[in-house]
Amino acid sequence: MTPARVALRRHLERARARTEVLASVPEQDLTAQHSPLMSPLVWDLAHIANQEERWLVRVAGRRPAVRGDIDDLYDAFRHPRATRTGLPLLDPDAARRYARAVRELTWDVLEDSAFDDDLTREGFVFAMVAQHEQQHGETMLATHQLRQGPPLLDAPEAPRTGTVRDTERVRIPAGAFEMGTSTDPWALDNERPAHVVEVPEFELDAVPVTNRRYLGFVEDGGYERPELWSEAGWQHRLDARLEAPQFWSRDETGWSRTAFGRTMPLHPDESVVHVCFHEAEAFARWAGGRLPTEAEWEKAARWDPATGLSRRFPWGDEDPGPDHANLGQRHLGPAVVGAYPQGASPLGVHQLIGDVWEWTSTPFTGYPGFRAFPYREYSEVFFGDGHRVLRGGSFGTDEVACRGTFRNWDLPIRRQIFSGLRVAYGTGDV
Ligand code: AVJ
Ligand code: FE
Repeated sequence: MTPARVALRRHLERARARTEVLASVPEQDLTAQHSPLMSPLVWDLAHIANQEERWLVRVAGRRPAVRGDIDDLYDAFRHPRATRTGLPLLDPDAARRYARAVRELTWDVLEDSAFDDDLTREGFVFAMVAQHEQQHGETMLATHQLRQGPPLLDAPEAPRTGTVRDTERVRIPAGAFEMGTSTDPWALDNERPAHVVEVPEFELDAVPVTNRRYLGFVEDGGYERPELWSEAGWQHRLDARLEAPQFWSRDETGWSRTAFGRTMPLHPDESVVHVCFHEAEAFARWAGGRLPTEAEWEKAARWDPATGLSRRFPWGDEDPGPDHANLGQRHLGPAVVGAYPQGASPLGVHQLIGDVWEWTSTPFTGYPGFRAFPYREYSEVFFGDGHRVLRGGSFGTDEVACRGTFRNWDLPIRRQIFSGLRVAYGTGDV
């Protein structure tokens, strides 16, 4: 096998190993509706296999369907998440058998593919399917976070020593940089094409906002001061009765947070996680700043002042290692800030990759020259529909689905995702 095929095989295997960990739960935990926001885990399992069957077995491999009869059940656009337990889904054993049968065919297709058309060039569609499985891995992890009951997942604690104070800021000089990519072979459609963007000078927090800073906002009445919130944000704050990040609680001894069935005292130096866009925006205003635009975030993450070029990652072009970033579900939460000095950008911004997704102020749309590929439902149908862009990946994001150009998006009220923020300062005027 060629090196590209070996790498693709490893990514697909790592995705499957993780899916199996996330699905290694009692049968009733696989089929239950843990939250109206999430699918039952067994739906994700068969949906992962169905997406792989569609793109690798049928389209790239031009092979007959494994299951031509269940596409509708696993079409995310046909059935809202809250209704999926009511569908005649494959049971857990059948879903696992289906996934294994598809994967066997995938290996044949990977061997045979000439990598010679738009879809398979440099292994794109195989990487797309690995990214898809890992994105559902992160979604399944969020389902675990919403599940009630004793812990089912385990991992070593994230690093506990940091080198950066949470009030430090970095100045990003004014000037143009190249945003997005036309050359990264596994970049998805919404990351393309590369284009030059002019960014005025601004300052950015050197690290994500910590629990310590966020608690300052809570205790300063941040949730009682409408002037800090947008109109839509304040309305949501009232309707949803927001008072603190999701999964925080307080008693006589102070604040705690619950993660994956374990309650622990709030660690002041960890990145805050489980805030929605509206909370992030209000915090930023309270802190004397604003959310960064998506272009500002990407310039801080990728622009190298020495060369004027944009890197794949803040630390350079090489793939993430364990010293660069808190990725890949190696830990079940964010590290303390400043724990990954080797992952810093040339200008000294830390932890842009990993730990928590970071809200930006930018609505999700296509870049100039955007072309939907290979299907409109990945990105295009979400453009301009009130979704905001998040950047950088979380502790639950796999490296195959994370890079300096990667774009995530969600509705401004969502916070079951592993979302935090950092604050930008300066007018942002061009
Ligand atoms: C890019 C995370 C918003 O989960 O809705 C999974 C990824 N797309 N299956 C999502 C995705 C199709 C997507 N996000
Ligand atoms: Fe999907």
